[in-house]
Amino acid sequence: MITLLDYGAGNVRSVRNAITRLGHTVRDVQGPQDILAAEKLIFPGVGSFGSVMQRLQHDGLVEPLIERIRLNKPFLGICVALQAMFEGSEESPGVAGLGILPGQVKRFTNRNLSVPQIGWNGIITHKESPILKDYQGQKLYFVHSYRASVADVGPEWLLATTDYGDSFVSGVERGNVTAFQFHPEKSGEAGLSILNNFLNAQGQESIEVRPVIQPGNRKTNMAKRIIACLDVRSNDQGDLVVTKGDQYDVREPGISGDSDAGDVRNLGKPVDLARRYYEEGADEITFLNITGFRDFPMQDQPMLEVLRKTSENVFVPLTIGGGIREFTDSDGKHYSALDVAAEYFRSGADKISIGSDAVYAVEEFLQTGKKSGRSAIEQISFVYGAQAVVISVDPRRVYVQTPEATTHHTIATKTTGPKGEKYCWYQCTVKGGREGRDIDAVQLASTCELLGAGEILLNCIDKDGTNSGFDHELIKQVRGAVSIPVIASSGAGSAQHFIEVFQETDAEAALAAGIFHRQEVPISEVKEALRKNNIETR
Ligand code: 1PR
Repeated sequence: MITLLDYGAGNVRSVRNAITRLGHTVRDVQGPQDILAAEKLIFPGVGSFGSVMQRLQHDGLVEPLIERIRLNKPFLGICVALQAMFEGSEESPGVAGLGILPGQVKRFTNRNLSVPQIGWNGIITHKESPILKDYQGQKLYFVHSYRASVADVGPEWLLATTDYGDSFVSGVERGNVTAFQFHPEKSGEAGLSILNNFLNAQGQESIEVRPVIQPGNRKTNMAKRIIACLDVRSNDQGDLVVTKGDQYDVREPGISGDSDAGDVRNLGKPVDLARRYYEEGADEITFLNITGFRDFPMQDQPMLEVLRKTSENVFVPLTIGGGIREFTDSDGKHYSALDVAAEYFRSGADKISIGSDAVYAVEEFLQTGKKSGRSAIEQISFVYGAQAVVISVDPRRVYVQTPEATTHHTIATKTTGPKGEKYCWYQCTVKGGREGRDIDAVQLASTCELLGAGEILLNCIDKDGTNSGFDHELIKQVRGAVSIPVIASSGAGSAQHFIEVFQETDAEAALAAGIFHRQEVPISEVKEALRKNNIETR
């Protein structure tokens, strides 16, 4: 029996699913007495440092947690739970942590790195540990903007470090108490094996001193992520299918050749395909619900069930997009964007992705020059953290003869326009590309970062479904305008295209749909090609 400290702040379903998958039963902490009584306690920290500590204070859990750790009772902290063991954090000045370890947790400062660190990195172990006994250098999933300093943690506690700019603490352990900055429940089979070791570890009565491992000059490297994207909608028969468009048109050509007249392309079932991509080595799975499902009560939204089922078998991060906005369901009940996001997080999503609503929020910001605090981006980022908010950008090229012909951010392009134009800008669209707005991709991405977004999913309508490679000009332009990670999307047609996008641009991840659905290029082939070109992969 494993006891889980879940205070309803985010995606704890995956931890639950991982424990169940490993053959154990989960019970929840009901009150302070459970903290000390639990045989094994897992604390998956979710949210900001301040919100975690406030919640622990409110529920009277601070003292029992400190006592549990002092008594050397089996404990596993994940992510913010590791940070909460320190005295405080720059993220929430003035809020006291558990104070088991000295020092303040600080934000990543290296200007050349995107923050949050989102993705797969290694760890270097500093002492022997029963929890890491099977660890063989695999990459593990990190997602955070703040990190603990190695200088604050003595050999008694230091278990693992990771490099991102400088070296930070990615694991602490003393006796039966362990905490990791990475998410074992999101780190594929390597993470499950670490979790399994905690679940099965025989606790030691006394705190033994473990042999120290000299790490030497080794450094860890962040991998470039490969993301499989599933556009989901219901077809004309009412079945939920994975579909795929050409430049966002998802219907087969009709008999008359009218592209709107045919059936919705059906490339498989969402839960089955997601599982296949997980098994084939996808670093992340993204679901985009490309129709609104407005006829359903919120609780019956089909994508919630897709997430619940997927998270039972898929132990890498899941993103869900489409319809993240205020919503009145078919029962007439109103939900804020935050309520909608909360449902998705509870159902197993790690990140939500916002499309049209982000464009409207940026338009409002550019008009007023002020943050309203009301936008979906701001609200969700405030409660769940920037790393949980992805902005899905759906831009289309607009060609101009000279940069002066528009007030938008232009680039000199190698792909000239229909009238020989040598410049273009990228116009953002809403409603799945059906409506263009007077806003460009740089404005959108940089303003969303300001409003609290943690990542940009950069599609390109001109490239979508063409198999002609990613739009490097767009990616370079947007990557240069933000300091959050950018996912390159649209146009992948071969493994070579992934090599090129990582060699030519600084994108942190690349996403593809069509080539994976049609089984033209397996994910393993993409990874192999990247490795041969010295591009770090998981
Ligand atoms: O506006 O917040 O409700 O979000 C709607 C979401 O649905 C947006 O993320 C938008 O990109 C997506 N969407 C809407 N309509 C379509 C469509 O295709 N008709 N899908 C659509 C866009 C997503 C791309 C695609 C890549 C890779 N497709 O991410 O997966 O282009 O494709 P490829 O590798 O085959 O080239 P809201």
